[in-house]
Amino acid sequence: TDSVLTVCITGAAGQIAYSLLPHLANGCIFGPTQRVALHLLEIAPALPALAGVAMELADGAYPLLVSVVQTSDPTVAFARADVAVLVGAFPRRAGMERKDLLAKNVPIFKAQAHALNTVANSGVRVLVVGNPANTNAMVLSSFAPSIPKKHISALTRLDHNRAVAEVARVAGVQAPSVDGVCIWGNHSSSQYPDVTRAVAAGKPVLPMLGGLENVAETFIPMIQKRGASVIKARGLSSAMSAATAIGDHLRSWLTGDSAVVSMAVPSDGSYGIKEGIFFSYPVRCLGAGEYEIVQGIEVDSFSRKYIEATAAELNAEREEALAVLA
Ligand code: NAX
Repeated sequence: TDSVLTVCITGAAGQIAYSLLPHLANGCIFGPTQRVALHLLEIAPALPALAGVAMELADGAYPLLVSVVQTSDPTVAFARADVAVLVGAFPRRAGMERKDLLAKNVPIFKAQAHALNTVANSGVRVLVVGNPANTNAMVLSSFAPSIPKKHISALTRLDHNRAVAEVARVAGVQAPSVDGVCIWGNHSSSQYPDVTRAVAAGKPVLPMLGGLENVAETFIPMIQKRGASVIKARGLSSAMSAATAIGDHLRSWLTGDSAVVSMAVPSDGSYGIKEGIFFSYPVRCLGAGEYEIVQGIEVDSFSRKYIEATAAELNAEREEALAVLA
């Protein structure tokens, strides 16, 4: 039998966690025989609500869930963690600018980096979800020197899934028949959902989407603003779909995936993106928490313009984060 996998989730009393915890406990991510210990981190004022979530986890009677820890201490939460999903973050309030959001979140991710660096298992894989996700991951990785940068990633799989789903809808196929879609850059409205090489059931999707001009006018803004559309309709941000995407990201990353998927990872110079930021690329997951950035894609001038814009935004976020730290 497998040994117990210790999985830490921050923001564990929040709405994404509420949708995510059943996926973490029921074997659909880590495998049907993998036992799991959940370490739940919250800020102190949310601990009473977290106790209710823990009651519900107990009441799920999950065969693979061996223990649940509730804490507001990151060094307890991250102790011996094999996987850490960092969902908790300071929320964006009305009127807050990006630099205000960074000012609140940089210290959180710096502190969590120290704790992870000290008490997590040496092979820990860290997925950052809380926004601004790419830059929070960058901050985390710079303050956790004992964790290899490639063992830290940020979530753009939700954006990827949104793009795949829309292509599938237009093409009249199911999502697994869509291939070649990817998200470049930031998990923000500057992201570039790239369908220039996408196929549905083997057929190019560009003509189905009305050609490049229509993609620029309709498809790209729709995916970029999908999160805002959900907020407008639901009065709350995406949670069910975010939790599904987190599960997909972890399953691909930890167990491998024959499909090309999107993950925000430390840039390594690929496609002219300079090092020092976390950038969403098309990646191939090789299993056991290893991946490679897909190489050799011909980036045309249409795509290049979008990729440069989202890289510029991430470089600006990096400068702002460094200013907060100075
Ligand atoms: P909620 O506000 O429902 O939950 C967040 C929870 O985090 C709260 O319970 C809060 O008490 C806790 N928290 C805050 N600071 C913490 C800290 N320092 N340590 C531990 N816990 C802390 O938000 P939810 O809807 O769950 O969204 C969570 C984050 O995900 C937000 O930052 C949101 O912007 C981000 N998202 C990122 C997505 C992505 O694709 N990367 C998509 C979905 C989502 O918008």
